[in-house]
Amino acid sequence: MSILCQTTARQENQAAGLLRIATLPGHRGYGSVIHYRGFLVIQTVSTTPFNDQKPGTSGLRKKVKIFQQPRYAENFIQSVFDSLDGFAGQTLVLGGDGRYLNREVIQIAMKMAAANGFGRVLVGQGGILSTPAASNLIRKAGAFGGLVLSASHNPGGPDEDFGIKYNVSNGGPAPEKVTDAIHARTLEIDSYRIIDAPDVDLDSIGISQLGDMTVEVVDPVALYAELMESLFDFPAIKALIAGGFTLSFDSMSAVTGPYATEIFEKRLGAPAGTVQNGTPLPDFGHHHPDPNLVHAKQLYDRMMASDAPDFGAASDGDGDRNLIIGRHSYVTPSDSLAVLAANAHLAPGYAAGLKGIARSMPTSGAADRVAEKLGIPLYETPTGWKFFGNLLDAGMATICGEESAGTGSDHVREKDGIWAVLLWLNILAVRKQSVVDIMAEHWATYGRNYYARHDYEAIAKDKADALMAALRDKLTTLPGMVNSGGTIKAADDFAYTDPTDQSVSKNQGVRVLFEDGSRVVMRLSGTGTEGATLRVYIERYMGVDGDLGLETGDALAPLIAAAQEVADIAGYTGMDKPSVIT
Ligand code: VG1
Ligand code: CO
Repeated sequence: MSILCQTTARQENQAAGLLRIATLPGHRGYGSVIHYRGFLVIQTVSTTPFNDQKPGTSGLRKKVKIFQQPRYAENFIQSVFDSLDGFAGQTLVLGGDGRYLNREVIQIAMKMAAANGFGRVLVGQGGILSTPAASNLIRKAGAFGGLVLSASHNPGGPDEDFGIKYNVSNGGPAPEKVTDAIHARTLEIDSYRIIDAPDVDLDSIGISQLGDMTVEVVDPVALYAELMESLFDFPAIKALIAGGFTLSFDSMSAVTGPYATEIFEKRLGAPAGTVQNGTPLPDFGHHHPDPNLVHAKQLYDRMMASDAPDFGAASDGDGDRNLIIGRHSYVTPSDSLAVLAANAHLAPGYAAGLKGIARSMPTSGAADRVAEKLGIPLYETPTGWKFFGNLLDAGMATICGEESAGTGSDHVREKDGIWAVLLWLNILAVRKQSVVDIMAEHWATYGRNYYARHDYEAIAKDKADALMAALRDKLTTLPGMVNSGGTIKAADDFAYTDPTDQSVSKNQGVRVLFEDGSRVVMRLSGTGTEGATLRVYIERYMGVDGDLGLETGDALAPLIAAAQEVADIAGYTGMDKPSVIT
């Protein structure tokens, strides 16, 4: 149906038997849009492609100003719909992290979903759904898929970032073959469909009608909190807290505020004030909602103070990441994954044990040692949660994680910040030890993977590309070379073959592997919106007989020097040190 003006719209709709304008009560005449439930005009609007709509590691992320261009969001959403088959009459889940532009794009997406033939939209109240809650809702509702509006850990506000990600029916991010199809479509699109209708009231829970499509505004928290309660021993955690165990959770003025308040304060009885920065703000209070030691400094300082709580945690913009800090003890995300995997059986939802563990390639090998000890497989995937979906669906892995503070399990198909915190709390409630002691025991059992990520942000894109190209060019010459890191054993550009469908993903990051098991990995970020970000991942393994109490910076110093020698980072970037170390 191609409808470019009201009259044509009316005629075409009449022809299709969809609309009987003349017979509608209260009809306001030709040329005006008809706003009757079930009788809304579907417009087909001409458009031209934008050439910058390639989804990155996790959906399309751009500056708000770019998304505010006329037809920009519409083009991308229509390209998503055009790349899918068989959704007529089906359910679409919609929600976002509440950042600037969230509400506007939700209204557009609902009207486009109605015009494209979805039967029902489930949208979080206020347009809010954390990424893991959206994943859960897609699964529980048997939805066809969902649009998650977020730029995750990127800042929000009129001059900051926005994003749109499509998730498939298993609740997880669309796999590469779908994102590739979406991208191809964005380059050819010539029209999008939307109905002309008043905005839906997003703030009241309830059901309304948008054309032939039903809109259900749902409580964004309830179903998710129920899922958490089904996985973890809430009475044990409640007893731990009642016994004087103290915790602090920083929502960073982002989406997890309502979730954390309901779960930690209401259901688990932690005192009011346990959740800090608990009101989601469109600009995250001008903060960068990335739960790392730089941006969650407030929490870090609290956890290092003499009167620190026993346990501290934070989450990111859309609620899928977690930062874990014990009293005076920061836990690297890679170590956290290993500890959670080693102890998961202590929580009721995982009492039967794990089927396997999956980690992204740059994540440290700490989890590998746990998998080995448990006698279960370990999968190494490219960066980004979309690669875990197939393994989880196939029952090959139960727990997954990334060095970037993402951990999750087969309970949904996204990483899940609050889930990770609850699993930690469940473990602490059972083991009755401090985080420091748990870490010390873990390293004494498995050895320690000293680990850090160095980010060089906002580099000119051509410089970053040149650095990676030069590195790739010399891969074959590196083995056998000796530098500050020792002797290089192997070097390659990581490629992954999905064991479930044999799909291949190439160029996923350069690995330089040393003879003693240490490694340096380099890749360019796929989530940034300004220039390029080089990520350098540095890892050194120390066996149980080695020194397990070194400062991370000291332990990694030779490898940091080696990274510079191999890639001439300072030469290409003009930066003599990284902008962020995590
Ligand atoms: C980063 C992280 C990656 C994570 C991705 C999305 O990607 O490194 O591990 O999956 O962000 O996380 P990149 O391409 O910038 O390195 V989130 O919480 O921003 O959805
Ligand atoms: Co996130």
